[in-house]
Amino acid sequence: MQRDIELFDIIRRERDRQTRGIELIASENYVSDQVMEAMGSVLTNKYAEGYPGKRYYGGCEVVDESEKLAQERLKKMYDACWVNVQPHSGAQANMAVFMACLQAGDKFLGLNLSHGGHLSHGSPVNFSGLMFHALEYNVKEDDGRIDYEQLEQIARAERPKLIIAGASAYSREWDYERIRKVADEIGAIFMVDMAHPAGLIAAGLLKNPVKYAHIVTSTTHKTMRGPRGGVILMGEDFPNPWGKTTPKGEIKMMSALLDSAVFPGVQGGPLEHVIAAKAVAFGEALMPEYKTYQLQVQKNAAAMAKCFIDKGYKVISGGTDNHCMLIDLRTKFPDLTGKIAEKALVAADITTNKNMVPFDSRSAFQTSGLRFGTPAITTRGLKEEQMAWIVELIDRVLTEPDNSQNIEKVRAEVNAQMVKYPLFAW
Ligand code: DSN
Repeated sequence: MQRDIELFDIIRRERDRQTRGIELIASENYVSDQVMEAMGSVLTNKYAEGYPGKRYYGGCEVVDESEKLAQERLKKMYDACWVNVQPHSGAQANMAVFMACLQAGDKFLGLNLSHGGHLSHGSPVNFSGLMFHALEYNVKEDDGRIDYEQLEQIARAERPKLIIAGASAYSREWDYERIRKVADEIGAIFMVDMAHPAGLIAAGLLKNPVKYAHIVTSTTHKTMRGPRGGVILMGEDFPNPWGKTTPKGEIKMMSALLDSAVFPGVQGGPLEHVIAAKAVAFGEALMPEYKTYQLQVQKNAAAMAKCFIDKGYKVISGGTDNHCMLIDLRTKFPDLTGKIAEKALVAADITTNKNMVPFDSRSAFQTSGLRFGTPAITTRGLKEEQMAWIVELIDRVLTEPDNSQNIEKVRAEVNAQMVKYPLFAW
């Protein structure tokens, strides 16, 4: 067959873009060659609807082994009793939890999207907000931290059936114990979406939500550094049924409800090549080097947040406990929107994303903030010492976002430095 020059040239250009720039999107990372090898393997050819040992297709005995390996490794990473490694994404993992725990129209409580929450935690344009009754809690305006009092008040007054902790742009540790307490008080299920800090949690640098929540979901590609995908986990609450009855009147265990919510509830055939790549990434996460990597992610983020503060930027909550930080541009540049800032930085080969900040005066299309994260640059080998240089470059761009000559100079500096941190072997 003739080589698809057109498509592979596009991939080459994306590889060049990833190589020459500074990647600061908090949810991105660079996977290992082994993870990519598994994703691009013959496993993509296999249909395997069902679960290991109970498939709807023949010839699944080999992929049963890789899926079971992924399950066992994931359980070890988080000390979980039960896992499902089939969700194609974090949003689909969340959708499966909604399907297993709620009926359409039921109330649930999640963090406001514009305060750092996630689309699938109740946004009105997402299935979660469209099909269910979403209630939201915020962060506090004075310190940018979760307003646990407000969360408790809403929980007691509204009695949602599900409470969700977890965020896309929140840089602090969570008080899971406190949320579990109120969930128990009102008989709600407590779910944590740990997608962002999952790698730091696996390395033992942040609290493990599997110990506090009934159900935990995650993506596998952010700090965790695996292929794009999702997972669901349960800890010691695993054996308890929740009293949801089947049409035949049986009480089903939550594990069975979740398995059937993933397949056949929201998905068909699992992506066995991606599940194999998840197994590789989970294996990497169980190695001692992983902890060193995650520790460096955290140190780099702390150093970067300090550099921003030293340059007069407002970092929401005054710093970070994890891999990310949210900058409110209004303190230093009242007229600069996140949209313009993101565009100017991308022109300088510094990739980040505009983000709403809590109590933002601008829309989600403009925003007053930028979100930064250190997982990708840490994989690349950058250390705390380089964070001041990066923040200096960002500051130069944001000071004159319309000055193309200045941006060009920054870009040349970025490219010259990043050559020193090789990425891909091929
Ligand atoms: N969109 C992802 C992020 O960037 O955080 C979350 O799913």
